[in-house]
Amino acid sequence: MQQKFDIAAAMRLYFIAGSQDVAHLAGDPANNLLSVLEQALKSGITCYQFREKGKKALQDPAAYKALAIACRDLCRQYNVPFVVDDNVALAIEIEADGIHVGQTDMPPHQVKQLCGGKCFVGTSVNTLEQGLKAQQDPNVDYFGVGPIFPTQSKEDPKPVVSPEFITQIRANQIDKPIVAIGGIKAKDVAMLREKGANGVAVISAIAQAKHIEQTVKELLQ
Ligand code: TZP
Ligand code: MG
Repeated sequence: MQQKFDIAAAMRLYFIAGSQDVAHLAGDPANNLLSVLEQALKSGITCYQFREKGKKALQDPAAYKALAIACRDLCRQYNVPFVVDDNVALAIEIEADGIHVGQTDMPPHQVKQLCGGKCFVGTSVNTLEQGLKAQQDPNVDYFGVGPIFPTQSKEDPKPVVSPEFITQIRANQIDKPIVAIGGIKAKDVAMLREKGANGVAVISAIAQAKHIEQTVKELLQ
């Protein structure tokens, strides 16, 4: 099915966040997420992933769903693809544009089938073997490669791969859109794009930025 979005272009600056990622801010975490997301959208992020996860995430199902819908509506206003992490049922119910599944989540072919081919599907890649498999799988539309550097934003992260892993991926005839992830700051973006990443995915660089607009501009460079 023809996608509504240019996925490779959307990988340029992919912001991922849930309310747990703005827990350092005073006030209501759900409202804070919406405020950070709106500033990031205004400043030019090219994709957003709703990833409400971990001990500090919203625990009430109604509040969780309401927050996902509010984030989706903001993304729609700015014509930026809205992706849901992991929760395929929610993604389909609220008509997300994309779904991201890790290596131990629902397999991409099943995700594609359940959403009737209407969603684009991303997966996470931490080894060359996973990259080759994702390249072969027609149901995978993009992949996140990392963690490139150590990250504080994920419980139990996979081993760090280093920027050279992007070079290795591209040297193995892997040509799908890839987004580098994990501990990435603005100073790393040019180098990661040179190695073959279509762009970068960040949580803390934006969620913890003192000046969101300026930081987004630097990450977009
Ligand atoms: N997957 C691999 S690293 C990571 C995820 C979700 C967290 C990225 O967060 P940060 O703060 O940009 O390191
Ligand atoms: Mg997952």
